[in-house]
Amino acid sequence: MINTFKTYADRAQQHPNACARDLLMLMERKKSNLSIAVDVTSKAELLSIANQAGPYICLLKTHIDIVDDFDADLVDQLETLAKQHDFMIFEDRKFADIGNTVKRQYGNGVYKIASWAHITNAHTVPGEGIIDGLKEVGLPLGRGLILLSEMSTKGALTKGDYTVESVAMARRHQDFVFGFIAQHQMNETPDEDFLVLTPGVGLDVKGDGMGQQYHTPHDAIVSRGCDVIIVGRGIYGHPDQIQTQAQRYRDAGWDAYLERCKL
Ligand code: 5BU
Repeated sequence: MINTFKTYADRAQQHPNACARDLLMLMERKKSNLSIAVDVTSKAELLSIANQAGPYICLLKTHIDIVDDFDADLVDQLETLAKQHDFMIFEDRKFADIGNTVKRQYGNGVYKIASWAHITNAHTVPGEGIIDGLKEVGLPLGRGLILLSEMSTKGALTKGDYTVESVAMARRHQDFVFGFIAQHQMNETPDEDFLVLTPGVGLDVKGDGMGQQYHTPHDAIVSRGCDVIIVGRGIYGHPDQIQTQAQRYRDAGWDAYLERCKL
């Protein structure tokens, strides 16, 4: 696997994408490659979990459209927590429309995602125009995009040529696209350094009965060469143990990274 033996700090020094540099430096500074997926439906719960897990994570992943009582103050408070605990915010919006539509979905509407999410993601099914549209809004704000080249679920159609073409699209937009949601590392040459953020990570279960498939942090980081582990129910599914579980996954992810770099 290419580039996986390098440290996050070394990769930050050389990375062509500003958002990736910020994330890699943050990961090194905080000694965390853990992203928490906070898929809860109340503002108070989201903020409480973000506050408790904050010290252990590099990235907070949101599905902002599932929050029943969303308001602009939620975003203000998330931004304050991000500064206080030193994490970035990733809205897992999975844009999937034509360029002209996604740029409005990204910049406008109720959520105004581009104004607060450092990172968002997109399906590549519409072709490259989706990147052009999102880039028009996100790049001037210093935002970064990741593409869905491989989903974590059983029977996902994101495989074979679809994955290969998704990587080719990313290669043509490296000012804005810095990585993938995937289950494996995607680099093909030593010059390439796409980050792989990987969901479907769990220490205690193998699936959820609805298609999700879990790997351990060690498997994701060491065997598959992924860079950031995304953990949802493994952490927020234990509401009385958010800190303990966040620390457990943070340690598992970081130990795996140290093993991979032979540090
Ligand atoms: P879980 O509770 O750890 O299974 O949550 C996983 C999160 O990652 C959840 O927010 C999903 O929407 C998200 N996800 C995923 O599970 N698989 C994918 O391929 C992508 C996102 Br893309």
